[in-house]
Amino acid sequence: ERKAINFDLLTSKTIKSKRIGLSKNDIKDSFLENLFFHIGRVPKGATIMDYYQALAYTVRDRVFKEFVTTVKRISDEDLRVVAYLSAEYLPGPHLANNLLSLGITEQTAAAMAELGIDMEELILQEEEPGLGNGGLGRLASCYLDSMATIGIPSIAYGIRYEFGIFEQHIKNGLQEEYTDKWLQYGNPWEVVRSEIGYNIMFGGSTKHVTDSNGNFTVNWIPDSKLRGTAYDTPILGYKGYGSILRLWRAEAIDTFDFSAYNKGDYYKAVQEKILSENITKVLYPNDEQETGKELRLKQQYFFVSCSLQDLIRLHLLQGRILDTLHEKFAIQLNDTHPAIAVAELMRLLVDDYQIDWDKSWNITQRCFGYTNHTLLPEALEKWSIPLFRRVLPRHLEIIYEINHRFVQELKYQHGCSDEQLSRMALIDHSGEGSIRMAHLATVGSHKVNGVSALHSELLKKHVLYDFAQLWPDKFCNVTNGISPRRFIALSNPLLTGLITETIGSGWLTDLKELSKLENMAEDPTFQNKWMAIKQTNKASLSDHIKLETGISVDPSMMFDVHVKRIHEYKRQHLNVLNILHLYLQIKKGNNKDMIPMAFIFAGKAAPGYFMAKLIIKLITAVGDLINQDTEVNDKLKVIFLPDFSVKKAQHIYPAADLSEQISMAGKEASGTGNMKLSLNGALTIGTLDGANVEMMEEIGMDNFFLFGLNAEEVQHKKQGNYKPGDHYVHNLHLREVMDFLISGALSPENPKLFQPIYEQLLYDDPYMIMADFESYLISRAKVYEEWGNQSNWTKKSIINVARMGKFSSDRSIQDYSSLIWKIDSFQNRP
Ligand code: GL4
Repeated sequence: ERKAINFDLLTSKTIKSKRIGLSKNDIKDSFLENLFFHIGRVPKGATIMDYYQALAYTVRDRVFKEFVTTVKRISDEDLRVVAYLSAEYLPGPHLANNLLSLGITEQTAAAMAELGIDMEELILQEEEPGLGNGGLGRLASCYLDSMATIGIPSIAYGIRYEFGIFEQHIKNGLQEEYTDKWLQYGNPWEVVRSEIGYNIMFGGSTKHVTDSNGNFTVNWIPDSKLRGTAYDTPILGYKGYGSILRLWRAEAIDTFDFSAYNKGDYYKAVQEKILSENITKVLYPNDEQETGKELRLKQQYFFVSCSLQDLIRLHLLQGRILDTLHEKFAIQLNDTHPAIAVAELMRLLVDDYQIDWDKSWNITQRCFGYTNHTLLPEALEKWSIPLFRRVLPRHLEIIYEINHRFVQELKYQHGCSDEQLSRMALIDHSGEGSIRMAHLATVGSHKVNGVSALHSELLKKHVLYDFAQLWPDKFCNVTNGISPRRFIALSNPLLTGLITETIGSGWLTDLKELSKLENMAEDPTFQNKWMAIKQTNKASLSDHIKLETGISVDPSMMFDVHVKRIHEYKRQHLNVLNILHLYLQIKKGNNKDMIPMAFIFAGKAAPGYFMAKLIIKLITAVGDLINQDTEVNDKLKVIFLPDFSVKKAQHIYPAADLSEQISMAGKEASGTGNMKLSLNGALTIGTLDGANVEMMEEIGMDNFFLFGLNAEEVQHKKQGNYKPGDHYVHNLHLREVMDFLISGALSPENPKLFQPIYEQLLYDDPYMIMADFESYLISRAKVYEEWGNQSNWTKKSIINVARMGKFSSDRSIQDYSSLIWKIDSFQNRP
């Protein structure tokens, strides 16, 4: 029996000023204390990294105070909690964000200044955790920020990859991948919870046994076991509540296999440890592309099992019984990466806790919600049955059982045809057979959502058509959103200052308040301030570009920004075709009223994705040609900024004039970069794809440059006999750029270099670049016209920002809470 410590001690006088006080002097004292006693340095010997770490610990203490206060409240009031399961997170650097959330940026900078330290320099020391590929991982982090801000009791689970997304270097215009080193100087933001760990089993076989009382049980006899240990990063909402990011790291259960050691085979003894730790070594660097690798399946199962075992422990700790698990937790599956959770929860309930199947299934379905993030066929996860059997033999049996019961229900309760059955089954029998993870997630959840209005409709119309027919009420939409704290308050302090000075600071937690800016859109004084800020942000990015690439960009050029993963469906090459068109026009002397433009690209390509890597080479080759040519380089610049990350993104978005959102309609589930750029005052040129549709609805046709086929027209064209070559024949401009592509001018050392792009566009064109080219050019002509009137452009820029209220991740989280989780925020509680 332990006596509980009085929680009020946390706010006692000594602790308060020493560890959690927010005044300049408190912060200074804590910083020095951390520097001496935590880092073990005297100021003379301290490096800039030591200073950064001492400050990080200083801030972390204060974040922890909020976190433990929230946890206490959840526990005291026995609140319902969201468990967010995601294989990816991209939190971005923590320090500046936590300072903002605590509201102590100014006094901390002052405290550091008194010590002769430039806080900005410390902020730059931080290596961000690149634990995701792109939009999906960043969305998870925005949601965590919003849950903590609004006060939705939450815990986010994931994988502590030792190596996150690779570092991208550009050499001779080509992408090269280097290992990420985010942990090389340690990670002051996390706390290892060595006592919170779970055993995870793999492989082997199962034994079905009936005991003397006639009770039936299944034993899984694995052939390997390892342990997952929790690493916690506290997350603080903006002037709000605490949450936690709990990441699992794989470790060997026993550090040494002593029998091998005793025989003198030391290396064999260590081998098991190494193999176990491999599971969380590295993030798979593919966005929207399945690999089918055994290690990937193990990663998914590993983190899901750790997380579910943890939820069960937390639930039982509250003195509850498992029958009520779904009352305590809403578990959200971020895409199918954690979908194995459906089978794992069934295994835990049925095998480990001996709850009968029907009751377990009821609990399972009521716990889970599933968010689909892609319609791309190649990204819909499937696991081959032989592989699955090898890794998770017991789960295969459970999935067969779920499938069997589901098929029976379809047949006998719903009278489904054999064709429907084979379309809907969890098992695809073609070839060696495979498990359709999206079907498992859909059947095992009580709600399924897409991430934009269009995407949710297409999901019901195509990928999950039969399921939507069967259970129309199961399907809903939650349009993505972004954190206004990170993507404007932190990244664009000047614009944030102007907005707050004009309409007050309420907009940071209620983004709809931005609409108050509409009144100012035509005010010349306000417009001038707005333009001046954009100019400053552009000059700053221009300095950064010079530093990173050696290329000078005049900040008075229009900054045309295309930053996101490199993928054919996102059509960076459509943008390039236009750049070549402009180049050829200048070369012909048709450049009298041409607007000087800087085209800025950034984004990583999956290391094994040939076409995406070739597109990077194409961008850099076009850049090499243009940036050095004095006949064109005062009118055009083409920049590829290497190693796109959250940190880089924060620098780029505030400097953009034009945002390229030009995916083929029907392919981009939502997009979130579109929202980040618009919130920073860029105008969008885009297709009717993903959340662009809703953005245009909000912003208005007049303030948005629309072009291209819509999703229905794309579908229709694909079903007809689309001939991309016809566009080549009929459009002179297109013909010129296509011919130029293979003329050798872009790659004298290898004239055939871009032939694969040329041929694909001309003969196949799966992403309808040829079909949309003309419309793109027409829309761009409007861009140039509008840019010609700077006051008018600025007005539109202000209107764009004023109408972005809907796209706050706070709104998305409110939608999840009311439609799916049925959880009240702290704010709405008495
Ligand atoms: C993605 C979508 O491609 C992207 O449109 C969406 O915004 C994001 C978050 O919902 O999810 N799906 C996958 S897979 N990666 C993504 O970025």
